[in-house]
Amino acid sequence: MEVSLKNNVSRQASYDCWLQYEKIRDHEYYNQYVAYSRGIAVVGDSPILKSALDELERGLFSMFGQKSTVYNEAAKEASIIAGTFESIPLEDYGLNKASLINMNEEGYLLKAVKDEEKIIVAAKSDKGVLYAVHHLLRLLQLRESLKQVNIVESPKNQLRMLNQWDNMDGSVERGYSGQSIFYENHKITTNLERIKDYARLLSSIGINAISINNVNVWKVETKLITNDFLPDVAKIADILRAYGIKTFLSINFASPIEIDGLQTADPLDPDVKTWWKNKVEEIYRYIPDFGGFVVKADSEHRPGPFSYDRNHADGANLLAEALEPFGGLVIWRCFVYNCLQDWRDRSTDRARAAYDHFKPLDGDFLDNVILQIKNGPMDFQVREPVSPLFGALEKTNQMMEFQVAQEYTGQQKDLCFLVPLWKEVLEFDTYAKGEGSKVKNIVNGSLFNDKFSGICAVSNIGNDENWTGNTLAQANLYGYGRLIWNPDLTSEEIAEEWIRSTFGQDPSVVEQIKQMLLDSWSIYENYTAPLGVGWMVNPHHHYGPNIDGYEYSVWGTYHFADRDGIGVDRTIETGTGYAGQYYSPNKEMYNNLETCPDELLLFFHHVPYTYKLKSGKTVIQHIYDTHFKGAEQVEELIEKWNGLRGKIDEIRFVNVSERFQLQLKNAKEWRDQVNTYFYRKSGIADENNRTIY
Ligand code: GCV
Repeated sequence: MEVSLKNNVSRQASYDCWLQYEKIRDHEYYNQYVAYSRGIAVVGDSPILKSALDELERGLFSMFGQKSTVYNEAAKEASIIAGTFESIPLEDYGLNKASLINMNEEGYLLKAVKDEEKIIVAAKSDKGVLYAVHHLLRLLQLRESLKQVNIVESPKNQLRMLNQWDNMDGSVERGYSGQSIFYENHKITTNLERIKDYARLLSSIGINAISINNVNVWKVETKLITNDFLPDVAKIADILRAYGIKTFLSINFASPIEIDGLQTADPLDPDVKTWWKNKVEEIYRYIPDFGGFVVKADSEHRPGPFSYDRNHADGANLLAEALEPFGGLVIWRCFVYNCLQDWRDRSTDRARAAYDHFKPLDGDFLDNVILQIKNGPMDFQVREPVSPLFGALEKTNQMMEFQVAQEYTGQQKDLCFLVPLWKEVLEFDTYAKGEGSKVKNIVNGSLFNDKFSGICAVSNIGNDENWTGNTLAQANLYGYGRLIWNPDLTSEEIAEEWIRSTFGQDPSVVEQIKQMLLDSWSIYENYTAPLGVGWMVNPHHHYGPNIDGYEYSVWGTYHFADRDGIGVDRTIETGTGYAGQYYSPNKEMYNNLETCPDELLLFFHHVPYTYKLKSGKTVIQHIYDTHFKGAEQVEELIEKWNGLRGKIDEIRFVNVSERFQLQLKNAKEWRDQVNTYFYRKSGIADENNRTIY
C-alpha cells in the first residue's frame, strides 16, 4: 500500500489541483504498468492532439519517473496508441470501427489489446482523444487496474459549460478566490499561461464551453465585441480551443446604442438587426468557431427588449438570426424577475417569475437559442425546490444553470460540497411526460428532443494560488465537471476520485475527507436558513446571518415571520399559487401541508411555530435543534481535519484549517442570531433549556 503525499510538497500541489500525477510508489502497481509509459504514439497533428500528447507525456513522466519515447504514427514500439478512428489502423488491433459507431462525437474507446501489450486510445474526434487521454491518466492516478481495460464512453450532456462572472477591472462578481485570471486593469491579461492551466484543468473534467465575462456587462466589457478587444479575445479562444473548449461572450443588449450610438436597441428595428449581423460577422473573422452570446436581459436593471415593448423571444431571436449562419448560439438567461417587487403584495412572487415570463413563449424561440434556467426558482439558496420551468418548455432548447461559486453556501470559507445538491436536482422527476421525466433527461435533450441542451455553472476560481480559496472547494469544480459528464456517477464516487487524485491514496485520509465532504451540505443547511425558507443572509454581500436582511424586501420581511408563525404561503388556494406551476403529482405534493417534505416546508407554507413536522418535532424546536447541532458539527469537522495533520502537506492543511476557523465563527453567529430571533418572536422556550440569548 502506498503512503500518500506527505509534507514537503511544494506550493505546486495547491496549484495542480487534481492533476497531481503523484509518483507511483506501490512497486507491484508500478511494475505492472511501467511498460506502457515507455513508448507512446499520438497520431495526427492538431492543437487538441498536441494538448493530448503534452498531457500524456506529463502525466506518465510524473507517475512513472521516465520520459516516454514519442512516435507520431502507430509504431510497433509504442504501447499507448492514441488517435481518431480515421488515423489509427483499428483492424490491426482486432477492433471493428462499425461497432463503435454509436459513440457520440466526443466519445472514445480505451482498450487493452495484443495480450495487454498495448492500450488503444481512440475516438471519433480529436476532442474525444483528449478526453480519453485524461481518462487513462485518471485511472493511473487512482491506481485502478488496467487489466483488460475496455471502456467505451460518451458524455451524457452536450454543452458542458462554465460561466465566468469576471469583470475587466479584475474583480470577480461573487468571486471568493482572488482576482480574475482573465482581466486586469480593464484589459485582457497577458498571463496566458494561467489560462492554459485553467484550460487543462477544465478539459480533464470534460468542460467544452466557457463564457469569459460576467453576465452583468458593464461599460468597458460592452466593448469586448469591438476590435479594441477582439484580437485579445481571439488569443484566449486559441488557448481554450486547444483544450476542446469553445469561447462565448456575455453581451450587453444595448450594445448598438452604447458602442455605435444607434438611437435604439429595439430587436425589431432593421438598423439594429443589421448592426448585430455586421457585429457577428466581425467577431467570426477573429474567432471562426466562436460559441455565441450569453445574455442577461431585463433583469436586475440590465437592458433588454422590454424597453421597446418586445418580449424575450424577440430579443433572443434578433441575436440568433445574426449568429445562425456561423453556427453560433444564443444562451438567454431566465433569471428574470422584478427586483423592485413589493413583498407586502402577496399576489406577486419572485419564485413564480421565470415560469411566468418564459412558459408563454414556449415555441417562439429560434432553433439556436437555448434558455438557461437556474436550478431553483430563486437564487442558488442552500435549499430550494427545482425550478418548475424544467419540464414546462416542450418546444424550446434549455439548459441548467448551477453555481459552483459558493455565493450563498459559505463563500469558500465554509465547507459545502455541492455535488449532492446538484444530483438531487438532476434526479428530480418533473412528471412532464409522466413518471420518469427527470431533470437530467430534460437537460440532456432527450425528453423533448432538443437540438441544443446542456448544463452550465458559475465558476468558483480566481487567481489565488490554489484557484478556489479554500482547497476543499476544488472538489466542487472537479465534481461539477464529472457529474455533468455523467450524472449517474454517485456523490461518493466523485468525492473519492477527487480526494485520491488530489491528496493521494492513504485510506485514512480518503475516508475522513470523503465523510467531511458528504456531510458538509447538510451541516451548512443546519446552521443557516431553516426548512427551505432561504435568505436570512446579509444583503448584497450574502455571507453571514441577517434574519430580516433580504435585500429586496424593504417593504417587509421576506420570510413573513411574526409572533404566530413563519414561512411563505405559495399554495394555490391561499398563497401566491407558485405550487401550481408544477405538474401533478408534484403540484399536490407541495401544495398540501401534509405531503410537503419537511426540508421545503417554509418555502411553500406559512405555519405556526408549533406545527409538527414529519420528523415529529415542532418547527420551532427543529430550528433550535438544527442550529445547535450545525455549530457542533463544524467543531467536529475541525477535529476531523486536525487528525489529518502530517498526513497531507502543510500548505494545504493550513489553508483549510484557517477557513474552518472562519466557518466556526460563522456557524456560531448563525446559530445565535437565528435562535434568538425566533425565540423572541415566538416566545417559545427550547425544550432542552440550552442558552439562547
Ligand atoms: C451576476 C444573483 C447574484 C448576482 C448575479 C445574479 C445573476 O442576484 O447575487 O451577483 O449577477 O444573481 O445570476 O445574474
